[in-house]
Amino acid sequence: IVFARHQQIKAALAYVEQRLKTAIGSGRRGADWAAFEARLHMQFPTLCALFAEVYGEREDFLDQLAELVVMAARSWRERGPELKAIDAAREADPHWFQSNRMLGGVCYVDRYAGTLEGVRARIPYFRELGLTYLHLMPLFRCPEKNSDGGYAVSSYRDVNPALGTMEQLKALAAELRASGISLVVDFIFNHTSNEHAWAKQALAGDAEYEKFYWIFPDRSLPDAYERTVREIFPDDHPGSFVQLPDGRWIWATFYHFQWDLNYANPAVFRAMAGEMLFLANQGIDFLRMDAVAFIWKQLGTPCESLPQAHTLIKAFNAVCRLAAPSLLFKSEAIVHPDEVVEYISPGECQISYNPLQMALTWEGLATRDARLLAQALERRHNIDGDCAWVNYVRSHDDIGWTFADEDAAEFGIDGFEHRRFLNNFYVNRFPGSFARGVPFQDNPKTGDCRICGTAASLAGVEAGDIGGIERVLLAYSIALSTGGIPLLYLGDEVGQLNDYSYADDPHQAIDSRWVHRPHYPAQRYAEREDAATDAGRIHAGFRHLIRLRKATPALAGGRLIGFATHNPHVLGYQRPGADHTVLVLANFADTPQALAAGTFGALPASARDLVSGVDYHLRDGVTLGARQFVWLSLN
Ligand code: OTU
Repeated sequence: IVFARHQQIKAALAYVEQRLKTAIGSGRRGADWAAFEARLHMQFPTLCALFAEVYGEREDFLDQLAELVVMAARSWRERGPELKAIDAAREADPHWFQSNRMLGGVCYVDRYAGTLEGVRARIPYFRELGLTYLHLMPLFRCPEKNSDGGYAVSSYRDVNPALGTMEQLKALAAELRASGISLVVDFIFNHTSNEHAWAKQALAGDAEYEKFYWIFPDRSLPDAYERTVREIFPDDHPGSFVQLPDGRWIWATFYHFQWDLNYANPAVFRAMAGEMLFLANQGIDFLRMDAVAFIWKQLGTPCESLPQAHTLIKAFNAVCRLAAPSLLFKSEAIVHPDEVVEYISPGECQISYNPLQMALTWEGLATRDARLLAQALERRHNIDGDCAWVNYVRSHDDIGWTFADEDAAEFGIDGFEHRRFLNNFYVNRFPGSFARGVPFQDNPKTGDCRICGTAASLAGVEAGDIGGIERVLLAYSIALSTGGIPLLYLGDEVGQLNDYSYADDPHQAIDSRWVHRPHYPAQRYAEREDAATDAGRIHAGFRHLIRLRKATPALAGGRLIGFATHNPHVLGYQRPGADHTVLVLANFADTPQALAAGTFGALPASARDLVSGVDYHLRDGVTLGARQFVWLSLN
């Protein structure tokens, strides 16, 4: 069988090469055509096998594959020499993003800087902060009013005219690169907006484009699918389908104006691969793969994280290795932790949001109990050494409590009840809560709910709680030290608060995520050097921690070893480096906590805390102040 498969792949390659020859004549191949041919020979078996897994039963399979490769070849021909130089450099240093110097930031172009030009003007600040990675929230053409913050894309090849042009984006990518900053944008490939040209043609009855989406003449199949599919945005519409003006039903997992693409159709895969390579050639370094879990549907299943979803992402990855080798993927799967890791591998997504660490950091702050987080770090943190977590505290989205019920049960915690407590706590419906958040997609049918709010508002700064600032820093200290790429939601570093004005805007009022998407907090940035202000204190804390991270090689890479503190309020973990280990201890309680001398039995007699500069005599045990954390350097 192996032999037969090998022969088949060889024959397929010969067929594809023949098609390449007719499509791109020898006169039009460009200087580094040989490099493409070499890549094709390397990558073809992988690409062919993946493509066959999804589309292999089709009669036109080889033609579809050939079309895909021809498109990749054209894209390679158009790829600029500076980008090809980066391709080569990163292939020679595949762990470049594992450096302890890595620091990510994310912001909305319009809200944070007005336009792409405005983003350019903020590069000096990004450098001051130490960013090496900048995620600009969706900036493509989208419907004017209904755009889900840009996640409803009307054209992947046009920048939203209010923000700038594609030429400006390309220039910005180059300028950021010159400042040592990689550019990250979203690849919103599960759905398009209803104003995308494909959608308009589908609506107009064009048979070719109708097949780009999931359109049904009546409710029979939608009803059948909905028996096993969960509701994502129930505040917008129940279920996963919306009715078109002509009476038909279309799949819309998220908002009614975001129509799911039908990847059972290989033309959809090819079209989106084309958009992906177009973006790659603008100088994008990472694509944030939006809503990865939803891209494959099958009747009778939850239609989330199905095997074909992984195959498709791997196939997109293989296309990159062929025609844009330095482009990497970041997975956005905010799902059960067992499913989150399934997207992470060099052949699928090289980096991934770490939603579990994020959610459990907030869980620990609410309960003042760090055991669930400690368990998650010990059990679920270590991933493939060629991949990295993106560790964040807040994002533009809601917080969902995506911990594993099985893990919680080990501490006698009931998952459903615990989520209910956390939701109540963070929307200030629990006595004594320091948090000022708001609910998101409260679903009375299922009891599901998520919460929104900025880091500072959730941590107690808005409420004037005495521990608020320290909680913001505690949460970020974890993101900065567990291993992976720390990601700063820009504005958090000056303690930006909730903005409730969204409730007055008819297009935002239904979506409480806008509460934590404020405009550039100019006042707080102006105060950032003033230690008498909240902004100044928070910013000084961030600057200090960022500097420390960048100076501490043990914080590079991702490997983490647990550390039992024998005190439920105190989180512990070790980051092993080549010549020293950093032992992190973090007190989630609002009271001082002591760790007995025996806890440190096998360690050196003394260790310096990198955060405070204080030497600790471990033989005496360690006492941490309320919400204090230490990064102990063990030699
Ligand atoms: C993503 O989030 C984006 O981050 C959101 O801003 C978009 O609205 C959405 O996709 C549609 O493009 O449900 O509440 O992992 O958690 O993909 C946010 C599943 C979301 C979801 C995630 C989605």
